[in-house]
Amino acid sequence: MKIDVLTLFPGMFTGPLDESIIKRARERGLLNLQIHNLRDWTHDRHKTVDDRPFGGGPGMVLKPEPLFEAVEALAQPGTRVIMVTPGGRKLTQEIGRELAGYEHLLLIAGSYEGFDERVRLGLAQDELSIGDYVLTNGALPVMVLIDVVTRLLPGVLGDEESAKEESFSNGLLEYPHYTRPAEFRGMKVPEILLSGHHAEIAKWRYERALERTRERRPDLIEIKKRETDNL
Ligand code: 21W
Repeated sequence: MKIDVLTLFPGMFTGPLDESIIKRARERGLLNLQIHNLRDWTHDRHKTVDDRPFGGGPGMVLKPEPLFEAVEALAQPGTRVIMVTPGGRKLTQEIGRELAGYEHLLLIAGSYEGFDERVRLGLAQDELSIGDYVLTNGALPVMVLIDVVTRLLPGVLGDEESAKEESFSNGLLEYPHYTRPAEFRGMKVPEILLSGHHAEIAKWRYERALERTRERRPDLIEIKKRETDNL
């Protein structure tokens, strides 16, 4: 998959995307990631990307011209153009799976200034948020999106990790995990996990997952019920 990113803060992207699983995916050619500075598509001496809002009011607004020029230079037929904004639809694992099916994503990160509405109307095919809290700009949301999508690309996770992913995508939170030592600072590993009774262990884990989900994320159980009803 190819991912192009448009941002005013390209420096924020060095580091997080050069480690661990994403680094390996890039090295193996499974992900071709390129970060572009929006200022490269300005033509004035000051590389102006924003201007004062029509109608007045505080702050500045990102001008449409550099964004249109950049997208027209980077997009090809079949490219999915996505803006990240606080007002977008909320990113979910399901949206991640959908996006992992595209050959080319063009991700546009804004700043606190917000976009001229014509960028939304003329360029964006989708608008995504990563949750209900306020960040200073769209760079972290774009990195979150890249992380979510990359680990879903074929071949990025090892066989073992992919299989694990499937068994955990049962819509519940994870059951509690333990490793050695069997007792640590007075806290004992549940006896059942040391018993070797695999069917009993599977049942215990399912019950703990269900219990934990009921306590912490009852909304996930409602979602699961609705999905089951639709079958
Ligand atoms: C914060 C952008 C506030 C715009 C007048 C002119 C992308 C984000 C972002 C940001 C505003 C996401 C204004 C969860 C987020 C993002 C920066 C509002 C203020 N008024 N998901 N400008 N949270 N955030 N505009 O913050 O770009 S996805």
